[in-house]
Amino acid sequence: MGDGREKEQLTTNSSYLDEILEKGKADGVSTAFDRRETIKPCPYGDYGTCCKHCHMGPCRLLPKDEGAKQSVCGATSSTMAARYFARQIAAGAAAHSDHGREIAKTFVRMAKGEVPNYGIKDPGKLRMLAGVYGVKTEGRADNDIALELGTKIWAEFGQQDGEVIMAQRAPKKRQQIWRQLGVWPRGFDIEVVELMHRTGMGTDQDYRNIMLQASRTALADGWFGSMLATDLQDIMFGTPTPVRGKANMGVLKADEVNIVVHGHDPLMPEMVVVAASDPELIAEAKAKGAKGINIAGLCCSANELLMRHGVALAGSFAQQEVAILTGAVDAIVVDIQCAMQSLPVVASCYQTAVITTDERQKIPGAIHIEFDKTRALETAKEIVRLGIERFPQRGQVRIPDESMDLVAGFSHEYVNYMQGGRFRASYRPLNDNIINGRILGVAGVVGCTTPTRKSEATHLALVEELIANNILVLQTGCSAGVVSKSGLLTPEAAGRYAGAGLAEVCEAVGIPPVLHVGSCVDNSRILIAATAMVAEGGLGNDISDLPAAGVCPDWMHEKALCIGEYFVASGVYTIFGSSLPVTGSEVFSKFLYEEYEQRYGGKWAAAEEANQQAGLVIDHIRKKREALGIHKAKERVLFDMAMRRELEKQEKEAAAAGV
Ligand code: NFS
Repeated sequence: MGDGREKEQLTTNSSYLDEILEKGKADGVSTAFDRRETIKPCPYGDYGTCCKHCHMGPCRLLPKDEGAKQSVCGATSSTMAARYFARQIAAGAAAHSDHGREIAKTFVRMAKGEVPNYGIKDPGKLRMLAGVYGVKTEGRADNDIALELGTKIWAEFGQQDGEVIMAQRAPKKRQQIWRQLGVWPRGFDIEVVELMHRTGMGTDQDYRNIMLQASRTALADGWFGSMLATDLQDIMFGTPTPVRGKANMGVLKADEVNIVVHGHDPLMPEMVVVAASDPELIAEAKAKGAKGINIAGLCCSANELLMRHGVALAGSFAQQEVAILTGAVDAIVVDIQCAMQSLPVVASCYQTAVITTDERQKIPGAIHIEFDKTRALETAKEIVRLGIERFPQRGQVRIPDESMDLVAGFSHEYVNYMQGGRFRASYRPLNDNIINGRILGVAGVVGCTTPTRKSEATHLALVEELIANNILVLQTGCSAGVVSKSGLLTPEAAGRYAGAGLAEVCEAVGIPPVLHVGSCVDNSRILIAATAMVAEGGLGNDISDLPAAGVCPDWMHEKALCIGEYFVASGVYTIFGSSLPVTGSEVFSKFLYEEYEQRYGGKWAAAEEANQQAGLVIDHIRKKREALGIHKAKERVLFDMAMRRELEKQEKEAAAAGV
């Protein structure tokens, strides 16, 4: 590994972190970076063999206890680990799909005309999805179609029996596997409820059986809740196409009111963007001494706005407090998920207003402005006004210099379009370039950042290694946020950092070697892209046949485990950074890391270091290429950067020698 990269030049450009954290300390503020030093994690978090599901315990088993000891009720280590793992999947699915539920609800209300600030921006996608759900489109108005489609989707949340329709988009062979195993989701809510029931004391005690329901729950998220969130958001706010943007803390502006949106569901942030360009509000900001209103994002809200509008990405999960420490954030407005409870405490040392907007997520010390969708723009203006009012109260400001250009917006629809234009849109060129070996394979790299020095470095080092080895990388979530700060999300990066084959393809199409495909619910875009590659032909009949893998280099949220499980149950070999919380049971670990492959064609893996993760991806992709019989072509066409450099060196030496 390691061909053709200029390692020393690639960084996430976060060297300001120590200085800003020092500033925070001087201001009397502690952050997650400090708290992480003082909190000693309980080892059972990793073991997964601590059970608190009844009041006879908590029962705790060490790894060495497996086979020798059981809990009070007789549960074995493998049962305990499976229950714990499954419940985290249930919680992760609930989070993403409750986001999807709000989107579906608003979509129906939009169709009924009850939320006037929302409308249909992509009627083409509306008609595509209507086709999936068997909703007639001919001669019908958009709103009429949307109402029938939204109502059908809405009903599937509570559906008790049958099969959710959305999952019919998976490859036929995958559908058969799900039917045979009985893991095709019936609805959404029932799967979470049943999983919670089955993992309680005295119910399901067979780890293999528990995990079938865990898969069904995760699939209900990946192929329903998250997928509908992505699709309905695209219909309402536009399907992303490439857009230029900027990332890193330097996107905050010293002379403008900075409003930072943070969370997941784009219903509120979309309106904040509209409100920020309102001439009346801009005039109010100017009256307070600011030059304008700057919107920036954190976490998945950032990804949503970046993908559709090119709004700047200030940082990922681990940077939320750091943003406030700059002293330049006038309001930080959150909706749901991934907001630290410390935000109002940190903000109390600065002028920053912390605003919660969703009844499901209140934070003590924050200002709550309920986001009323019937008067969405008006509520968004109220939020922006609060930021404007705080601007004159700023103290010392320290905005790091760093910001990086990037190109985002690679929806499945655009990837399809870019490979052949409107009339010949297809995945054929991608498949061909994989078959001829220019591209070795594809990797989805997703996941969170955590408040450690290593977190960002791991995401970046992995992606760097993959593209150097001619693996096209698709990114979502905070992982995309981190890597975007390095410059790898620019078309120019292809020539500098990608292997020769991948660089050639990227240069021909004009794309970066790392494609930003969106937020974490947009992992569904990766599922659809994988399905499109299967449908295009030449790379097998199922997702599990593709020379492709998934990696979550670092993670912290239960949502990540749910994503991992639906990737695996969709046939993807999926590697998680650090460890999975199953180390207390070798039996259960072996089940996920080995036996799962017979069940799904995909399986779990865990590896701490970026080079280990990359090695696993490359080995897996090579194995799949061999199975497809396309491994020989690679040797013929691959002409990587190291070889290219060697050639250049030889040419220079020859020239110098006057040859
Ligand atoms: Ni995903 Fe997005 Fe980020 Fe992790 Fe949190 S914001 S939903 S959970 S931390 S990637």
